[in-house]
Amino acid sequence: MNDLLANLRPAAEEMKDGAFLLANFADTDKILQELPRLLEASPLRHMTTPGGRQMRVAMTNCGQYGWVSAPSGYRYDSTDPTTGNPWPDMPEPFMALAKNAAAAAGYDGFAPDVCLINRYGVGTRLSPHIDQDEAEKSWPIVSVSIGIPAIFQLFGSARGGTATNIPLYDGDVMVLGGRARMYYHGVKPVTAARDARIGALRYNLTFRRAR
Ligand SMILES: O=C(O)CCC(=O)C(=O)O
Ligand SMILES: [Mn+2]
Repeated sequence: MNDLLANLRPAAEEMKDGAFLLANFADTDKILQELPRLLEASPLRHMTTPGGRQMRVAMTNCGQYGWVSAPSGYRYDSTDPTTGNPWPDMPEPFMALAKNAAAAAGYDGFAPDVCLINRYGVGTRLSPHIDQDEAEKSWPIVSVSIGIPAIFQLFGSARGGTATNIPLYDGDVMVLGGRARMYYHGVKPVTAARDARIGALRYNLTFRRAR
């Protein structure tokens, strides 16, 4: 984004209790340039939940740790269980984006050690959950949308209830901090659409501080 457009960019908009939307904040062309290399090193896979189901969202990670779901439970691991190797390093532009987004939402000093990479096809949803496998829950979660749109559902601290439905488009960044850091959230089934670069896919990068 050039400087002129940057000046027109709306400020972070608080959606609910410390959850901010930064509309069109991320340069997703830059992210997509990095992605093939990362996915070659640690391929996307459908992890198994502790309940024995296969997740519909395909996932992998980059960074010092990666989020892993397995029959034994959820964990952060410095080794990719599929390859036996460390996860690929978090690219510098990813780190800069996560830090800048957190700061723009009022959360300074965020230094993620995990980038969970999610891939959604048309019809794929993510069930309501809380991100709670991190050692220190006071750091925000920074979530970057790439490709076709989706509707992000933000609930409260209890399961169920009415959701705030937030449509997320390419380049949008959600920052979950404050009380909303521990709120249930999910993604509605992705509806058919096409992105000129990646087709009928949505990627989401979720930056976390695990340790
Ligand atoms: O895809 C999204 O927008 C949300 C992803 C998410 O909540 C997660 O990975 O924990
Ligand atoms: Mn989440």
